[in-house]
Amino acid sequence: MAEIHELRSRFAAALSRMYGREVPAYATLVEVTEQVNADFLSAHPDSAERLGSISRVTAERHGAIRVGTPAEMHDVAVLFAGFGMYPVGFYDLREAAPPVPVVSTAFRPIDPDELARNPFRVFTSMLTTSDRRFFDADLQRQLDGFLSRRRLFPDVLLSLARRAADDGGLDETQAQRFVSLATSVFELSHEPVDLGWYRELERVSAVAADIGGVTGTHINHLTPRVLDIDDLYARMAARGIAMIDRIQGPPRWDGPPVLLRQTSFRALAEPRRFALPDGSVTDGELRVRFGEVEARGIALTEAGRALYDELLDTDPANVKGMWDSRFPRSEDELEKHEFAYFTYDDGVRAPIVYEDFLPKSAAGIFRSNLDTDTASTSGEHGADFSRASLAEAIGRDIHDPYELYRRQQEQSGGPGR
Ligand code: OOG
Ligand code: NI
Repeated sequence: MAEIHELRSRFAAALSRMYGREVPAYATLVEVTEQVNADFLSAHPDSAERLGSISRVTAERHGAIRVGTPAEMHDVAVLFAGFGMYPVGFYDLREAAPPVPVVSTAFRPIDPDELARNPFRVFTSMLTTSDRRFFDADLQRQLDGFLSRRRLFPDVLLSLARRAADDGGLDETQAQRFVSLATSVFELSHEPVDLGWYRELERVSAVAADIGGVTGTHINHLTPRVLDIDDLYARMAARGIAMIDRIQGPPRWDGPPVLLRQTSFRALAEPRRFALPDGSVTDGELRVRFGEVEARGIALTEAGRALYDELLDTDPANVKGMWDSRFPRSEDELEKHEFAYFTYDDGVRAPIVYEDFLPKSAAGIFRSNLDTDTASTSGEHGADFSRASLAEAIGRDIHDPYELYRRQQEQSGGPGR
């Protein structure tokens, strides 16, 4: 039998191979990431694996997908449970500046042993079609109608996912079927895109068009993990790949790495087919998919996170100076202020790696790859989407990331032992 973690590893690897074929610049990104990681490991043999073994880091990916309705979100949850991935965290990107008309969660393993085996996670966003700040009643009706007519996930795929979740794995034949069906769902479709409809949605929001303007879904990006993101950024730029203008998250420094630093290359033009109003089909292109890379650091407590948010909220020109003068310079200091989570197995302190996302960075990642910003109509009230209402759509609890880190710290004995 192929156990759930084996299914998850195969799924992440299969998506990575597929995306490398679809978006060749992603294959370059993975290649450069592997070189940077190998160089970092030989330059820092004692510390390079402090936040995860090199085998975990080499296989580590996160993906991003976008769906249109609570029913689709529900199916996503069934599918990912078959890979041992559960919803963690609630991100309201409508609050970002400029806003993105989605609410999101991340599906990932929650058990430390499972994370160590393969931490594949997928940032999953759902379009908020009932939010009047973005969609008027007429457009919502058309969108909901369009979305209700499509089926993203075949029944056979969902039943394999349920069986894997119930039995803790699948036999070899079913495992291969499951992984290959799950992968092909996220492949870029060659179905013609209804150009009039796509452009109508694009006028409201490019993300709405990417989600609700097409009959399928697709991986939006896939992200390898790198041990030195500044080095990676420089090497990609030297290869002539246009990166976004900055690295999102904490500034570069020589103190302890915390949370998450991310950067991406600009969305590339990909060939797509378009259906025109007269019924003819023509070739064109769309720019929505890209490659991203990330460096992960130590998970912060609510208090540590509050300091992070405060420092990052200052004028961008001052962030680095504020950070250097105010953020704790060592793991000892982080521990003393209870700003970060650690394990204490056998009395040895080890940092807990941050497994989640950052809303401000996520908004920056969304934004850097859209040609147009979304305008929201002021004066209207936003539809009520909360962690609880998203959990209801999903049909299961959304885990609180702090709760998971705290539990891991406590189960290892907690500080002071
Ligand atoms: C998701 C953007 C968020 C990240 O790494 O913060 C994200 C999207 O573009 O669909 O992936
Ligand atoms: Ni991402």
